[in-house]
Amino acid sequence: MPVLLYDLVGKDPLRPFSPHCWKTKMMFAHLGLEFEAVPTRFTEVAQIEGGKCTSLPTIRDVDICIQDSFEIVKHYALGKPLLGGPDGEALVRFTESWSQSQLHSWIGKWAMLDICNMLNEEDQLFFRTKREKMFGQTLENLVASREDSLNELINRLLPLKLLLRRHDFLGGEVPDFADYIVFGAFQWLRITSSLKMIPHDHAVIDWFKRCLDLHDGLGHNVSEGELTI
Ligand SMILES: N[C@@H](CCC(=O)N[C@@H](CS)C(=O)NCC(=O)O)C(=O)O
Repeated sequence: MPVLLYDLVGKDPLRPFSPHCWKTKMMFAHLGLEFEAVPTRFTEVAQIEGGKCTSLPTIRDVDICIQDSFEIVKHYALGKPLLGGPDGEALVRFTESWSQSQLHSWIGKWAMLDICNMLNEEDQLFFRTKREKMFGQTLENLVASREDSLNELINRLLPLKLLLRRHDFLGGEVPDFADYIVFGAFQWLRITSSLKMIPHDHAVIDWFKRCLDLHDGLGHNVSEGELTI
């Protein structure tokens, strides 16, 4: 029986966009583990798995239920090359911290309104209320001058750009979970907004395309969003 992966979607069940769900799907494909994605909307999260679940991804594998992408990858790949080998977990955790503090924080402002517009009416109300309380302003205000933050994104990409001068992937010559963590962030931006704000000759774009092509082009299953500036 395939592993069930509750996968975050908006109005369109064929456009899953969550960064954490994407990194988990890339991990399953990397390990050759069969999985079935279950499209799940924001307001459905609290109802799955008997109401115990607060975030996605969550997986159900026969009698095991795991919430949180890193806990899921540890269950399937602890000690394997995918997690950087026996002692690699801490360094992959660092990549997660870097990605979330430097990339998610930027994308989570840039694409907030784009994400909201992808949701159905009930989810829009849920999402908007929670995010506007968090940011202390309307989503429209939050993104009003988002172009001003473009240089900041390019600055934040420098460590990745420098690494990519020496290696094809964060894992070295082959991808590992560190690649899938950062891929998840860019895939989130690509689907909800697009990657057109990043210069097409930036090293990160070449690396991202290599990741999109992995595992029979799994990442290509969802097309790029529209840039609305
Ligand atoms: N640390 C968690 C973070 C998961 C997370 O934040 N998931 C978001 C979707 S990308 C979620 O489920 N949010 C539910 C909500 O905002 O109500 C992981 O890596 O799995």
